Amino acid sequence: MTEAAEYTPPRVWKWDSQDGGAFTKINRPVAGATHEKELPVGEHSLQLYSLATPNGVKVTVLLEELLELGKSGAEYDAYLINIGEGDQFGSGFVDVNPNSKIPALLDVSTSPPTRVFESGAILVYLAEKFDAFLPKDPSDRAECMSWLFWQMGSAPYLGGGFGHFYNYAPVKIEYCIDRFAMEVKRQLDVLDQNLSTRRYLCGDEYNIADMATYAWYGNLVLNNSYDAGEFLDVKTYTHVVRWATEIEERPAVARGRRVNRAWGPEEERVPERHSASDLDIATSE
Ligand SMILES: N[C@@H](CCC(=O)N[C@@H](CS)C(=O)NCC(=O)O)C(=O)O
Repeated sequence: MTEAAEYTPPRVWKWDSQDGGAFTKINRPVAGATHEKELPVGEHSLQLYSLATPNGVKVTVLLEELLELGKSGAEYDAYLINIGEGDQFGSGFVDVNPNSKIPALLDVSTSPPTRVFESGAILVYLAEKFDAFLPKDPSDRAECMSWLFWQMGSAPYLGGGFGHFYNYAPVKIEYCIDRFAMEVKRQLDVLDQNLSTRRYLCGDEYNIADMATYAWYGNLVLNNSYDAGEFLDVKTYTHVVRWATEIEERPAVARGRRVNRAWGPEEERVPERHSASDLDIATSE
């Protein structure tokens, strides 16, 4: 291992606002709103405030799957929250999510409106509301919740740990990259062993645990995240690749991936979504 620069922590940590690398503009050690800004509200019951990161995509995939199933009450307005510009610290957003992170959902069909934050909580709320993609049998439901909570607990090692130090950090620190690459490969092996005997994470049925896990680990093995496919040798997790490929081919997943996307090829961007037609791809003759 190469030598890392010596650092002796001070007795009391102090915030250096210049020290956040790619996240300098958004990192801060305190919670709450930084500015007054109301959120827009559209005509549907479900108002989503989000961005097409893996945590955001989980929710738009579920909403598109619900609509595909004919659950018309799942029609939604999706507004873009630009976390690079600090939209998550606007007063309206903080009212819906005091933790200032996308995604956040407001269900205005209830009185008073129901706010839901944390992507896992949003998936369970919607699956229960529309009675879909969440098993009813208590044992099957426990298995689904176990994998969903596994994803919620594991992904910060992938995103906040590996992705941060491999891709975003202003310096490449071998110790940090090694530590998180090791853990992410262990997690991929957990998934691979499970998927070696099951079509989906919980068996034969596709559910919210698959949607949540696909958004992170599926994208990783399909080399859509951090450009780290070769580094992590993701092709060796053959069962995860097979499962992720099958999920990625679902039309609702293809649509969900584009909602609140404000980067990449123009034809894949749908910064805001208010009806199905917003997802129509313009075809040239
Ligand atoms: N545990 C949360 C994590 C959400 C999260 O980390 N969102 C990121 C984007 S993927 C975010 O909004 N970051 C903005 C910030 O940290 O200020 C969830 O699953 O909803």
